[in-house]
Amino acid sequence: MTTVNAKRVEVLIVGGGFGGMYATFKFREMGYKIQSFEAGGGLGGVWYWNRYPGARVDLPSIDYSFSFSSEIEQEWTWSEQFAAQPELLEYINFVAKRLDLNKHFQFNTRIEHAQWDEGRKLWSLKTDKGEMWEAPYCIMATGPLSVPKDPEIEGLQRFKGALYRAARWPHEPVSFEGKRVGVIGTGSTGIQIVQEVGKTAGELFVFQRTPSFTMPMRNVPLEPDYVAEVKRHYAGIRNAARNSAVGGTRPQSTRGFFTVTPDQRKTLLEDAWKNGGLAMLGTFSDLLVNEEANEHVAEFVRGKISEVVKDPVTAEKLKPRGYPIFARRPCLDSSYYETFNQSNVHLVDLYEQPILEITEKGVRTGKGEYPLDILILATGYDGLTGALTAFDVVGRNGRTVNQKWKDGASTYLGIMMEGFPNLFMTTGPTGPAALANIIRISENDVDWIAELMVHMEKTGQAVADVTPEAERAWMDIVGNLAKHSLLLKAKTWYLGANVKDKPLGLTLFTGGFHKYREYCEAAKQDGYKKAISFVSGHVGRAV
Ligand code: NA7
Repeated sequence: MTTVNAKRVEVLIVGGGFGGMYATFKFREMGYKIQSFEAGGGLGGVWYWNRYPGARVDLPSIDYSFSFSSEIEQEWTWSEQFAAQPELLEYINFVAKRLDLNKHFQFNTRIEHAQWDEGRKLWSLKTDKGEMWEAPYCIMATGPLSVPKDPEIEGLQRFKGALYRAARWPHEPVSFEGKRVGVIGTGSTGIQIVQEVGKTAGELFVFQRTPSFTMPMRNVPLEPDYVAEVKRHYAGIRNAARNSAVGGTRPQSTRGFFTVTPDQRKTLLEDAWKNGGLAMLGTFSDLLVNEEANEHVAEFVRGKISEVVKDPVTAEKLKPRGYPIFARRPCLDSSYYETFNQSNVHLVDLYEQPILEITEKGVRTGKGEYPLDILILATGYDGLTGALTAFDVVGRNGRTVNQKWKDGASTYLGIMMEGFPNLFMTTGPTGPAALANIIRISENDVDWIAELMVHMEKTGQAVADVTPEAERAWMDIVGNLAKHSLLLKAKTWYLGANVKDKPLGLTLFTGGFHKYREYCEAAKQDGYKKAISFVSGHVGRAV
C-alpha cells in the first residue's frame, strides 16, 4: 500500500458510536493529535442508522449513558426509563456538541484498508475517498452490531414494492397507513417494528422463523423527583454498575432457582414480570447454566403468551421451543403479543411454510404468495467480528484479521490481537460485548488503552503487541466459561450461527463485566510484562 501524501496524526479512530466518541474525547484530552472516521453522516453508530419505527434501547437510559463526565450527567435529563431512538440520538448530539467532537470526525467516510508498517511503526489507513492517513496508534471502535445482514433469500432485488432495512432506515418518515406490510425477522428489532407498524398498517404479515422470548418493558416517563435523586447519586450508581455483571444497576440475585419453593419461585417470577425490563434474568443466579431451572422460566413465559394471545393456534406458534430462554438475546416489548390479537396482523410461521423466494409482488412461501406494498428486513447483523472482517486489516507479516480469525475470533480481552501491534478494539469479540452495557465496556476499554499508551510513553516503548501466551490464556478463560453456558444452545449471532460459513463458537466473555474488569486490571499489575511484548523507541506525540 503506497503511503505517498499520507496525512499524519498520532491516533486514528475508526467509528463514531459510543466507543469512538469517548476515544476521540479521551485521546484529544490527553493531548494526542487525532483523526476519527465514521461511515454514517453523523455520530451515534447503531442509533444513527437504526431509525426504524419503535427503535428503543432495552437497558434503562440512566445506565445507558456516559459516566466519564459528571457535568454531562447533571446537564442531561432523560425523559423515559427506556429512551427511544430520537432521544438517544439527541443525547449523542448533545454530548458531541458539549465536547466539541464533530470537528475531529470525517463523516460519510469508510476505511477500506488498514495496514501495519513494521519498519516505520505506523498504521496506514485508506479511506473510500482515496485518502491515506498514518499514525502510530489505531483504535477500531467499529462496534459489535454495525454490519447489517440481508437474508439469504432468492429474489430480494426483484421486489418492486418499497424495501426497507431496519439498520439502514431512511431519515424521512415512512407511512404504513392502509399498506400491506411484511416484516422478516423476529429478534429484538423485528419485535419493536411489529408492535409499532401494526398500529397503522392496513395488513401486517410477520414472517417468523425462530420465535423469541419477549418480556414486558413497562416503560415509564421519568418523574422530576426521581431524576433529581438519580443526579444526586450518579457516582454511586456508576460504581454499582462498574461492579456488576451487566454493567448496570439491574439487581442480580445469588439465589439458585431450586433453593426456593415452587410457590416462592412463582411469586418471584410474577414480580419480575410485573416489574418489567430484564429483571427476570437477574431473579435467579443459575438461569444461564442450569437447564432445568431455565426450562421452568421458559414455561412461565410461554404461559404468559397464552394469557395474552386470544387465538390458541397463533399463541402456540409464538411460543419459543427448542432452545433455552435468554440464550437468544431476551427482548422487551410493550404490546408485541397483544398485536397478534388485531385482525390486521397475521403471523406467518416459516417452519410450516418456508420462504421460497421474494417475487416482484411480495414474498412467496411454501403455501403461496403474500403480495406486499412494503417489505421490512429485520434480519440481524454479522455481529461481533463483522466490522473487522469486512475489509483488510493487515498486521505483522502481512497477516490479515480474516486469516487470524479463520477458525473463530481470537483476541486478548477483546481489546488487542497478537500480530496487530498498536491496534486496539473497543467492545471487541471475546470481551463481554453483547452481554453487558456497551457504554460501560467502551469506557473501560478506552481507559485501558489510554493507560497502556501512557505506560509506553513513560517507559520509552514504541510498539505494543500482546504475547501469544497471554492471548491463548485469555481465550482459554473465555472458552472454559463458555462450556458451562446455555448460550451455546441457541443458534444466534452470539455464536456466528446466523452468517453462512462463519466459524461457529461463542466469542463472548460470559463471566460478567465486573470479572472482565478484574482481568483488565490484572494485565497492568506487573507493568504489562506477562501480557505484552514491547519494542522500545519513540512514538506518539510530536512526530
Ligand atoms: P437478530 O436477533 O439476529 O434477529 C434476526 C431475525 O431475522 C431472527 O428472527 C432471524 O431468524 C431472522 N432471519 C434472518 N434471516 C432470515 C431468513 N432468511 N428468513 C427468515 N428469517 C430470517 O437481529 P436483531 O436486529 O433483531 O437484534 C440484534 C441485536 O440488537 C439484539 O440481539 C439486541 O442486542 C439488539 P432466525 O433466528 O435466524 O431463525
